[in-house]
Amino acid sequence: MGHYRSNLRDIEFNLFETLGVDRILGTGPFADMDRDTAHEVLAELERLATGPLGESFADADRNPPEFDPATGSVRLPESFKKSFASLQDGEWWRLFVPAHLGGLGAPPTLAWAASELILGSNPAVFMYMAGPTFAGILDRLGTDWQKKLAGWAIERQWGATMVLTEPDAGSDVGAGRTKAIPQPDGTWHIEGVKRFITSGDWDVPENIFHMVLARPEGHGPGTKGLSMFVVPKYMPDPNTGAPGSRNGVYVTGLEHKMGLKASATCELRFGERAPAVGWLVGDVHDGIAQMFQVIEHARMMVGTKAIATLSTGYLNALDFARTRVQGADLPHAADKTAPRVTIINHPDVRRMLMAQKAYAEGMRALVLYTASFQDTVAIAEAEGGIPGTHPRGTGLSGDAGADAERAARMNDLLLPIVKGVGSERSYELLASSLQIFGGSGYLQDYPVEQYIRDAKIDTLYEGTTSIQGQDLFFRKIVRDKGQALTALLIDIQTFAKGDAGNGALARERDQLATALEDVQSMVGGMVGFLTGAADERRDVYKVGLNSTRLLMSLGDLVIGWLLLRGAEVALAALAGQPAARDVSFYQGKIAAAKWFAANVLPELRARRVMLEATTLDLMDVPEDAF
Ligand code: ST9
Ligand code: FAD
Repeated sequence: MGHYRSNLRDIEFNLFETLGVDRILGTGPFADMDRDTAHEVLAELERLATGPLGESFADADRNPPEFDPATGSVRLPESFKKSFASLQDGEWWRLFVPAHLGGLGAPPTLAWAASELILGSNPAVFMYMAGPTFAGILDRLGTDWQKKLAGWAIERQWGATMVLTEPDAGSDVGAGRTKAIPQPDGTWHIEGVKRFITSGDWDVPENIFHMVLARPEGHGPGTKGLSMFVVPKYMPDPNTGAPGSRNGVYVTGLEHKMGLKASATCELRFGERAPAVGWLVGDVHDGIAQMFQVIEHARMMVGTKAIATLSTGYLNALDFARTRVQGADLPHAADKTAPRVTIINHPDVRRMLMAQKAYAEGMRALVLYTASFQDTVAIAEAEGGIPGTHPRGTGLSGDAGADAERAARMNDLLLPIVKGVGSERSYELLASSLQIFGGSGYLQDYPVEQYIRDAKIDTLYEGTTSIQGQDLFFRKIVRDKGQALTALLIDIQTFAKGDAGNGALARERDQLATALEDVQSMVGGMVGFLTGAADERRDVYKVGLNSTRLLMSLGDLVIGWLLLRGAEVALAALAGQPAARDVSFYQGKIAAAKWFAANVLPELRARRVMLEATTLDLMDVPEDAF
């Protein structure tokens, strides 16, 4: 049996029993994807994910990609290439591109559900598969010539990268120094050094296109002075797209990492060996906004990756806890002759298992709930007759426009939670998955130590957790004038006041209502600090001291709410005549929601108290005193 443990039952529970995704399958832009096909897609991907896709997971960690400095090329392990091929042979990239580019017409909910299976089994494979998705974005943003490039990228299966980071420009992308110099023929020459570039080179695709942020000479400072360029590894034949001369972008180093070793992280140098020729995307200087269309996908991907890893970590730990016999049952512990029991019978093991289960399932619900807003955007775009455009500022009008606008705002609000909370909680709880194995968990005999190493990156790239916290507060709450947040909190309040489930969740609804009050008060406190900063500038530090706390707290509130919504559905299902194999599944949904409400939500009160009592003391501590 491979390392990966999937949870297709819970994925389908979210898609079909909670979110009702079947309502949109087979209709509108998703006409080609009916419910049966969706089930088949998920079943087939689960088969791949628990089979050949995951087979190289450990081998590629122990024998990572190799770099040849002479040619600037990266060679992937053969075992890993086989895993990649298993996905490629099935043309699964079609799930992630729009129908007019050869896509299967899958709604984002289904695409992200499918992504979980791939990311849990072999995350680096998913990342190498970015070409078609990035080509979809280039097609959306690009000139006619760039649309042609995008078409070849899909047809000829090119690799792709997103290229922002430089040695002195990480979180602060606007500090980037890479230059873009216009050429008489309309192309640009890019000059500079980028670092930490995922999939910068690999020896499978015939070509790779880099989506690069660079500053045209004379443009201003910060992110607004950056433009986005598409820079291919090989210049494509203008008629066929076949690779021609080597372009002047080279990998000059491969990082040695803690985990996720199969994913090549590269230093890229532009314009040193030869001119690095690129094209200005869309012929407009709007680089950071364009790049954020890529970043939004990538942040969602990172959250989904983290959560998928927690889920398989938990299920591996669960298998172990059901079979490992150690110690007597606690009530009989004084009797030295008492029978020994499996460790799942020990209360502290149950505590750890339930925390993993509740967060893994709650955060899966969060990913798919977020994706459901992306479904609405996709439908509205199709109804607006502007396929593949972004809803904000595209002039969609009427109901379609209003729906798309609301859904896009909600998606924006939830993204830092998916990415920031998903990655932090997964990394933290994977330590509990390992703990359940005792000393055996520390060995490479089990996959959990690799899961932990592979998942750590998720709190770092695509914007660290600090950046997600600031994005949530300053952009997604304050700049949005609280519109999306208010809509979300109203939905939570309506649920907390509801009584479906015949009072079976009455106590949990109260706990949710209290947590809601705590989070509302935290947001109010933060807004107060910000307002105070108008008079006393340093008060904005109080926002910075609490932005991660707010991120994690809003995350817990939403996760708690989604778990309880799931419990309500499970209660209704149990009241009917569920199949025998489903009974324990539904019981588990209810147990996880109740556990979360009783054991996590009350913590929000303490966090609220800490937030409200924030002073500037910490900022006044002299650096030397640390
Ligand atoms: C990286 C890659 O780490 C790691 C993995 C790569 C894997 C590749 C494979 C991925 C495959 C994915 C496939 C998915 C397929 C599945 C599909 C299924 C359907 N939202 O606040 P300001 C924009 S890459 C939108 O002043 P500063 C906006 O245009 C490296 N836009 O910021 C704004 O203008 P305006 C990742 C946003 O102070 C402008 O930026 N690196 C947002 O100038 C300026 O905004 C990072 O992520 C947003 N949330 O700059 C950097 N925010 O205001 C992290 C900003 O007029 N650092 N904009 O609208 C940051 O994010 C910083 O906060 C900063 C600050 C750079 C934005
Ligand atoms: P820094 O920005 O220096 O941050 C250091 C610490 O300071 C962090 O804790 C951070 O949260 C904190 N910090 C920084 N600024 C602030 C602030 N304003 N407020 C509060 N705290 C702050 N980049 C790409 O462009 N493309 C890729 O494909 C890519 N892939 C990557 C793959 C890997 C394996 C790695 C490790 C990185 C990758 N990156 C990529 C880069 C990644 O996005 C950056 O590492 C990340 O954005 C953080 O930047 P940094 O490492 O320079 O850290």
